Amino acid sequence: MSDFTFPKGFIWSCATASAQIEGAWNEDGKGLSIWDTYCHTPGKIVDGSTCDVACDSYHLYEEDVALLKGLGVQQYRFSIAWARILPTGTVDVVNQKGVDYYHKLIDALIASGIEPVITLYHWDLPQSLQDLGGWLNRQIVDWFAEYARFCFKNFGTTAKIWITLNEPWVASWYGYAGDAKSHAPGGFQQHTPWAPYLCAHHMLLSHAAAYRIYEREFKNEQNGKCGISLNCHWKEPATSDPDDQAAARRAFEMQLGWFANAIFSKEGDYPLLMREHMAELSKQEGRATSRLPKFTQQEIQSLKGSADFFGLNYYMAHMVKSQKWSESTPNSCQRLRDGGYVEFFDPHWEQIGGKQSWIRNTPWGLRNVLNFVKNEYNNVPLLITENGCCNERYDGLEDHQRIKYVGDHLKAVSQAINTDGCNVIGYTVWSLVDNFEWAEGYTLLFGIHSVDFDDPKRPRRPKLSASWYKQCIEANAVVEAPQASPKTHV
Ligand code: GBH
Repeated sequence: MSDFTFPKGFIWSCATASAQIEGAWNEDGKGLSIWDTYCHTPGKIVDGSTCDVACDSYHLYEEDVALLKGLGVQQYRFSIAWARILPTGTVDVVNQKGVDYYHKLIDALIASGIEPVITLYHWDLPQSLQDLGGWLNRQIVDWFAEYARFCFKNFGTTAKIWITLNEPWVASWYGYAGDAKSHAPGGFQQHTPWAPYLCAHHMLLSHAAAYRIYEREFKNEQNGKCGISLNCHWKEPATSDPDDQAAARRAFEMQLGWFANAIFSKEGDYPLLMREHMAELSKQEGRATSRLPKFTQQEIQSLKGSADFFGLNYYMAHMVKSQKWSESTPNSCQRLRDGGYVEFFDPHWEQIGGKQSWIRNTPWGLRNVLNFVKNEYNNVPLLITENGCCNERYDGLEDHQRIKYVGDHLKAVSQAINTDGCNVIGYTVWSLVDNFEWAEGYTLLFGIHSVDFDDPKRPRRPKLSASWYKQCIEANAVVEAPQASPKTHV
């Protein structure tokens, strides 16, 4: 019997996202997304690849569902490509073939006894909305609300679990900071240091608008739940120096608190610490107002409590050290300059997934984040909506490192629940299949099933972790890892 068990009813799941798996980028009336534009721009994706075909899940979704059924998961988290169902972003044009695709996927899942968990926005904004300013145009709150209503209305009779946004922190910094050009829409020279905060502000308001629509117009009848997925690195103070301790706390508030405080805290709004920090910084910069936008009282009320569960994406810990940046400091980026700290890896942390990988095996950080959420946000039900690690292309199927990483993190989750009393309701591994890893193209692969991207048929094959994960699901516990064969190096 395993020492690391889970409560009865614990949810096991796998996740993907539309732009990363679907392909069929210009088929059957789909509109362009900002990732179509971005990956077709030379120099943006490290291996020069695109998401044109990816895993071809638009055509092969039945194979994906078969893999899920084989694993025995209770849920599958996937996202809707906004531009596949509304090619111009608004309800003026509806692409029925796109709508049909998601109906087929949802029906196939339900027929296999798997509950769909739908992310409305996993970064693939319709290009036509980007052309109007994207997340920097306040009008997007209405566009997103309209899109969300369309989805609830069309799919909500069968799909019951909704996630409005995936990782708004990543979308804001990687997409909208003038000096972080690694995600779409990216590379906008005209972006000012206001942009990430404006993007985040509009994302939060869009989230609240969608949640309230669900609550008012659909919840009674459809009986589902709606939440949001936030990512957070655990922030470990680099030393016991009070400045570093304060920097770690500030880093936490400026990553997780930035989004979670408005939704999950008693008082609502952005964290006080972040408001004060940004007001002071903006003053020093000679500005008349803070770069952090202000909510009205009404907006604060609408955001407060606007989630039925807390979706957490966790990958690893960071060390944090206080740092006063100046314009001339080399290698600084706006995010760290604004925060007044540096973030880095402890060289002792185990690197997972090859030399290019940013993943370190720090499961204790997950347990800490879970406890942080429990303490700060009233032990709200928490669904781990992503956790996983990468391997390099052509690494083969014996992914012992992934089994170690996922196993260690599952153990931390089990302890957080059974020892610390954290209200964790489920665990989702990223990802079901190898897929398009954004700016990293196909160089870092996160699947528990491999996909052969050299073969036009995109065959899927289980990695060793898939059969091990299946056993964990069956046992509702962390089961022993298989022995590595002598020739194994992954
Ligand atoms: C998640 O976030 C995404 O939701 C998912 O789509 C993705 O495939 C998955 O994680 C795996 O990456 O500057 O050292 O952090 C990913 C957020 C942002 C993580 C960019 C990697 C670059 C390296 N990613 N980041 S680092």
